[in-house]
Amino acid sequence: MKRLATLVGSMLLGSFVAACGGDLAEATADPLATLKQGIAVGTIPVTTPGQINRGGDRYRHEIDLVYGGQCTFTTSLNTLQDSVMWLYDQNLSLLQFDDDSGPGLASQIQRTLTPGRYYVDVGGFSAIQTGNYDLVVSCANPVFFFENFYADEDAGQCNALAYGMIRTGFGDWTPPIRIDTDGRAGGCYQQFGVTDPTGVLAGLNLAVNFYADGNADQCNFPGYRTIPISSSTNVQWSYGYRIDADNRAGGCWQVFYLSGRNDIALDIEFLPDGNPGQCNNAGTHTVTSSNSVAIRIDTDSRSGGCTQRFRLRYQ
Ligand SMILES: [Ca+2]
Ligand SMILES: [Ca+2]
Ligand SMILES: [Ca+2]
Repeated sequence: MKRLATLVGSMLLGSFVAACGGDLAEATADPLATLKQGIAVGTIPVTTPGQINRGGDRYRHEIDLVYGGQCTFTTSLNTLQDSVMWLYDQNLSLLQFDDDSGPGLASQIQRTLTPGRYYVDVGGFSAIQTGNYDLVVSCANPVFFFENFYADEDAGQCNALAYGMIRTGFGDWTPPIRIDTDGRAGGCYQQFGVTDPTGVLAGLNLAVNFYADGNADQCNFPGYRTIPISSSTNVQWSYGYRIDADNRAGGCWQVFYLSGRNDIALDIEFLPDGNPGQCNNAGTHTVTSSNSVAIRIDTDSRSGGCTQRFRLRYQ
């Protein structure tokens, strides 16, 4: 009641209350400020208690995901009867809200997250509910597929969709890039990498070969290269090649290889958005230990270009 009375007073009296520093601070202080708790989550699920002492409060859990991955946040209700949950990034931007996706009236958020700091707020569903609960956090498959795609001159040739460094979780498609090189100045660089800090992909090898079948100046830095699989959360890039296909004779081949694991696949989607003659062997293909995939980029002044995206997954 004291808190409520002071809060109402501050709303009614405005500047008068502002002069009475102590009371105002007590009434309006963010209750979250005193309810933080640092939790580091790697590969082992972490259970941590939480408590809602006053109706309407939220309990904030400060969580550092060491590797990230496919993460699950679940409340295990005890005397708190019905929870709600908010997940925020390190800048306190809301990523996701949930009420009842967990067992019964418990909350659950499942999301692929990169390593770093997050905040999970838990509150009662109604403003009068109080009680305690446990928050369970677990992450699996902390694997990320990286692509770097960028122009060295006219960026309209490497345009419109994803650009620059792209990072996508295991099992998810990368956002598509769009290859539209032609007689405009410059071309597009492309590189790949995978991070696998806990050895989910142990034994896997990925590679790509890049070469011309006509005028070789359209396909710079050709040759076979491995796609590094880093054992930390820091990406290591494959040696970049440069796509500069245009009206000169021929195009550029990309051949993707996978070996060492029969349970892992790399999907490649390669589609025209204009004249399809520019994107040979278009479609959705799957690279496995028994199947390499070859596509041919022959973009030029014909209309449109080719979109491309990737997905690394269990098969
Ligand atoms: Ca060009
Ligand atoms: Ca050509
Ligand atoms: Ca074109």
